[in-house]
Amino acid sequence: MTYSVKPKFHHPALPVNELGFTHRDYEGSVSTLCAGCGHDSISAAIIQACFELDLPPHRIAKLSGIGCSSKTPDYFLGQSHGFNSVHGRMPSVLTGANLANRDLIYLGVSGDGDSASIGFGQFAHSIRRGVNMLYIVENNGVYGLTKGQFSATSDRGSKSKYGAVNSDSAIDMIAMALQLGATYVARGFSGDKAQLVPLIKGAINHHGAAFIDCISPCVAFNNHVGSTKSFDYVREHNEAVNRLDVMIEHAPITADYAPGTVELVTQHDGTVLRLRKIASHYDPNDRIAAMTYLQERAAAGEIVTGLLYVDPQGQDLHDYLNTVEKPLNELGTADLVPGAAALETFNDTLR
Ligand SMILES: Cc1ncc(C[n+]2csc(CCOP(=O)(O)OP(=O)(O)O)c2C)c(N)n1
Ligand code: SF4
Ligand SMILES: [Mg+2]
Repeated sequence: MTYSVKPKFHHPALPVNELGFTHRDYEGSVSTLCAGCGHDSISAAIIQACFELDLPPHRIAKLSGIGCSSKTPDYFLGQSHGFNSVHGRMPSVLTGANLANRDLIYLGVSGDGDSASIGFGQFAHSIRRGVNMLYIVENNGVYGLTKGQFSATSDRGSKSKYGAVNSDSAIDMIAMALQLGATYVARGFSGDKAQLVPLIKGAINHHGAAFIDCISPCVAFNNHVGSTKSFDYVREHNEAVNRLDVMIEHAPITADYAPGTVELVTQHDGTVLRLRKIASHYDPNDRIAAMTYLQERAAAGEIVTGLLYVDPQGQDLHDYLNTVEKPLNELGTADLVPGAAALETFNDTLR
């Protein structure tokens, strides 16, 4: 047995959500990751986001590749659909599942090794196709599972635990996601759950390809002085451009904000993203400006976090392909084999 099941009992006064579920109903088995691993904090944030959104667990499908990060779906949403694929192949499996059943909420969980090396092409094509999903990269700058080799997101000049200096330039997954056309792009930090939970909630409610790059320190192999993915380094260089609150219904703003410091973005499904600006000139609706800003701040050694870009009216792969509303896996023989007359009519359209 490679995992431990959590005991079922819980405090009788645990809060319940609108479905009558407690937090425990969104948990999975006991984590086998190293104590203090950033990935466990991301699992906790996913659990909280799904609990707060009142999501029925059976409506969620979580998919992953290979790595410590890709193991995490075992540790949350134990009552949801799950598929642990092979290294770097999560995006194509998720795309296929999404095409077959558009009614589920898709959560792709990956690592920087899984998505920025072997799965780079798969990552790119799932984003550019606009697959309706939340794609999270739990980014620690190393291959944690295989004992700490530099990954493709490791910064040039970053030092390994054993003193080697990384000479390759880093792939910035946010820059890639922006360039590839993701319609919701955010960066979080596993050490800041207050920021991360709303970013996940907003992404789940987004229609189209939502991408979160979550810096998630590896305490075993990349949390030392000289690493640019350590808890200390990220805390010191974290530059949040905004703070997000997700409102399921359009509630009046009660807090007192200075004019121009709050922006409301209504998404496709009616959820409202309330963005409190920290960097006053940062505009999360401007893809080109976001790309420039991120590169400027990265050159200055800063790690920009927050909701970096959103297109609230984004489209998804099903919109582009003009598929039927009914999930394809629910179509019956009558829909799939419409007969010779229907085939003839269709063929006429191609002549
Ligand atoms: C086809 C294939 N190549 C290589 C490996 C070895 N391998 C397992 S996990 C991994 C990298 C994991 O890194 P990352 O995705 O960053 O996850 P982390 O463990 O850091 O969370 C590698 C190279 C593999 N399992 N399969
Ligand atoms: S090796 Fe690193 S990434 Fe893997 S569980 Fe341990 S701390 Fe987390
Ligand atoms: Mg990694």
